Amino acid sequence: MTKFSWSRLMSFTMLISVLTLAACGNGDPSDEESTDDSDAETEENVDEDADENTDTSAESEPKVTEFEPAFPEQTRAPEVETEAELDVEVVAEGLDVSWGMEEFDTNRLLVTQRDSAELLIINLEDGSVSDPIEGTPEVNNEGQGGLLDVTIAPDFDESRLVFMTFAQDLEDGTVTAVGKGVLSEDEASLEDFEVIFQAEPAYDGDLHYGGRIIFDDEDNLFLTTGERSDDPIRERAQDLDAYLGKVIHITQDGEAVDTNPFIEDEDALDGIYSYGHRNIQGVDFHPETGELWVVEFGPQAGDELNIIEPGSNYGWPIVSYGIEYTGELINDGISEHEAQGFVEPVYYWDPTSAPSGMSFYDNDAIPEWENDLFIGGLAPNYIVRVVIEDDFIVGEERLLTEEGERFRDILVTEDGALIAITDGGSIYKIAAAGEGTEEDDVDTDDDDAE
Ligand SMILES: [Ca+2]
Repeated sequence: MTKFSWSRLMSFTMLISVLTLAACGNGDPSDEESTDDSDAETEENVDEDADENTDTSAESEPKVTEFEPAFPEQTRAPEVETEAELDVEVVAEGLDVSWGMEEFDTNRLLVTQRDSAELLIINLEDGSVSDPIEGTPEVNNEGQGGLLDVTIAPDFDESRLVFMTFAQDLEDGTVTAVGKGVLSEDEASLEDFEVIFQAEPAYDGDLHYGGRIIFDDEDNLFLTTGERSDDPIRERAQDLDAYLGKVIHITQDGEAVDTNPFIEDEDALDGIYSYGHRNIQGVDFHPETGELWVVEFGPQAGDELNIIEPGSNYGWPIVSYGIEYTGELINDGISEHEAQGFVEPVYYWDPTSAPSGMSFYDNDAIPEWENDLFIGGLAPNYIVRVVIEDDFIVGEERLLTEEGERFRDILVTEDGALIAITDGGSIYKIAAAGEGTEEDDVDTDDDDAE
């Protein structure tokens, strides 16, 4: 399954991923995961040395030493390890960059193919892959564009509505767009596909589309967007008259939800829910608190986990715990968020975890994982498990570190398996080992009863 001895090459992983990306020549030299190469040479000794110091963090040496966390649990949580034995299986492989997925039927997934803009059905039980579903939208697939996320309507069993996000060409550039269509009974086509929302303004660039969508419990959609990366367009993350660098809250028809925080503000766009974000690549609701959590891709280091509060400003690109890829400070080089009037991240990574799609574990199958958060890592290549107590991060684990895959999205099935899809086109299934081997408790004391 693994073609290379990635464990031996761990220290070169980042360098290799840079070279691999360059060699692939996918026309995406500025794919930011690959631009974090300015200090590739200093990566080499890091992993071997990790055991020698007293730092119990799952991370290697920090890259950015200029900043202090706002509170002790904000970064470098202690490393934890899953005790349960796990089975790891590659259910399917050889696909395109697989960006988003949804379990629309027990053990059957809708999976988007970013570059080819195909929507496929993957059967987790037999590994079968369907023909591309007809009727998907035309996309701009340059750079980080393409067909992005997919989800289904809460009433999918009746409506058969499928929602997708994608990079769309407009006259002045591209936007993150949301559309919906009806999956035909034979599952061969999406019918009546229509675009319901465009995160304007359009911009002539191919980076930072955000693009995750999730339904809330009132059957409305949260959409995340990116700030389109370049200076100065990224400053629009701070502007309430632009949908760039935002969490957006819309109905299934693409209208602003009428309880949104800026609905009364004539100068602000009604769909905005929160702002000051960089490039949110993962989103899920905490199973216990119901809070909306997001993970956003930082610059060099400074990837953030945030809990979204309506109307709040998360600070990008004014403050950050990371630095520019060039090594320069961002803006005035200020990391503190709260002191500047912004929401502090619950957690940040240094060095980067290159976080992508994420999912809370809300299932009984692996009890020790209950309410833990799993995040796909692109470079370094692993799945991050985050253990949370009272909204503080108290532990971190790295899973599948030796696979050498860029993990793009994570999902927990109804059966409690963790599914991960990758840029290399593989579908991983991680489940508790030895299904059905639980021994019945034998209450021997009963025999002694008199
Ligand atoms: Ca921030």
